[in-house]
Order: sequence, then C-alpha cells, then structure tokens
Amino acid sequence: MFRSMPRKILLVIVLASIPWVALAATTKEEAPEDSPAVPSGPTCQGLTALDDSTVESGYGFVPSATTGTYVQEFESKDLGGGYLTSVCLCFLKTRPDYDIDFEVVVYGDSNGVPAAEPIAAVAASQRGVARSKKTAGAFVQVPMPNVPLPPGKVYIGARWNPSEESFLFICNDQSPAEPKVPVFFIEDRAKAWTSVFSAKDPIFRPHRAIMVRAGAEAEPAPVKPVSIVGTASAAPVP
Ligand SMILES: [Ca+2]
Repeated sequence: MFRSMPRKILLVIVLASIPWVALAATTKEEAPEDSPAVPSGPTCQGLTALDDSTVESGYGFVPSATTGTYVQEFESKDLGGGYLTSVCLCFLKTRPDYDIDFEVVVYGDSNGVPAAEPIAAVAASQRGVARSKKTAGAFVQVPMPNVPLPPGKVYIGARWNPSEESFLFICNDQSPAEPKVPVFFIEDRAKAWTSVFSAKDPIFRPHRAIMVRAGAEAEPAPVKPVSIVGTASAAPVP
C-alpha cells in the first residue's frame, strides 16, 4: 500500500489564509511582485543571497510525505570562507500551528546533484511563521557549527516532516529579472533528487531561487548565538 502511493511531490502555490480547497480557484498571479523585502527578523547581512528578497510563492510537499528536503546550489568559493557558520531561511505556513521544527541540511556534490547523505544537519525551530505570501519575507537565521565546506558546489536548504509540519513552504523567488538558480528536492518515497528544471510540475516553471542564504568564515569561529530576534533556536544534530 505504501509503495503504491503516488510519488508526485507536491506542490502548491501558496496562498494566504485561504482554505486549501480554495486554492484551485485562485492562481499565482495574485502573488505580489513587489511584496515588502524582509519585513522583520534578521537582516542576514553578509550572507550570500541568490534571491531578490521578495517572496512570490513557496514550495512544499504533500502532507503524506514524512520527510521532504529542498536545497539550493551554491559555489563554496562564493560563501566567504571555508567554514559555513550561518544559514538564513524564509518559510511560510498556511495552516496552524505556526511554530515549526526543521533541519538545516548541507550536501556535497555528486556529479552535479546533491550527494545521497548530508555532510551536516542542524535541528532548528521557528515560532510564528508567516501565514501568507503578503506577510512572508522575514528570515530565520540558524547558526551553523563551522561546517567545513567541500570544494566546488555545495547544496544548502531545509528538511522537514510534511506530515507533522503540513502546509509548510519554503519561500521562493520568481521575479523574472533574476537568474535561475539550481534547486533540488527529494522526499521519502523518492530514490533520487529532482531538479526544479526537470520537474514536470508546472509550479516550477517560473522558478528563480529559494530564499536560503549562507555565510562562511575563513577560520573556524566560536560557535555563538546570532541575532535571531527570539524567533528561532538551533542545535547541532549528533
Ligand atoms: Ca522575488
């Protein structure tokens, strides 16, 4: 039974607090192209950003999935050093509750796609996630425990349990002027990563980036709390 479940991964355009059943009647053109940039929360200054700060939509997973991951491709040399020390992420959630648990995950490269296993996973949480695209845009900043960056490409993003954190979405950027950044996703019933550029779901056609930002330092830094404005906590996963 479990194996026969459809593998189609998600994905829904995120719409405010409109009930799920109403989603089909409304479309993504309601996504504001000029939504406010980073309305509150950490500024994530100094981190490498591949998005333009405005939220057009979000990516999630069907609630029947028990693990789902989205990661974005970065070049390690562009992150400012050899040790990953901070990651910022933007989420939104269209159904209660609005306090979430997730992991920040980091993967090395395997022939142009993320490797099978992460090189780091850091448990984190956020309270009071934005409930709509119009209010989304604030980042939660998660300190990373000096994760040594591999040479070449590195893939950084979030993993969560869609069965427990249902209707949770990672913010994305669809602004046409922005470059198209490789993003990959996988869920527990899939055997391999899927690129948003090869995914059949039309939700990915306007894709530009997900709102994940990363910062590194040249030398290992003392693991210290960063400004999280009381909205997040984080701890390394053993
Ligand atoms: Ca945008």
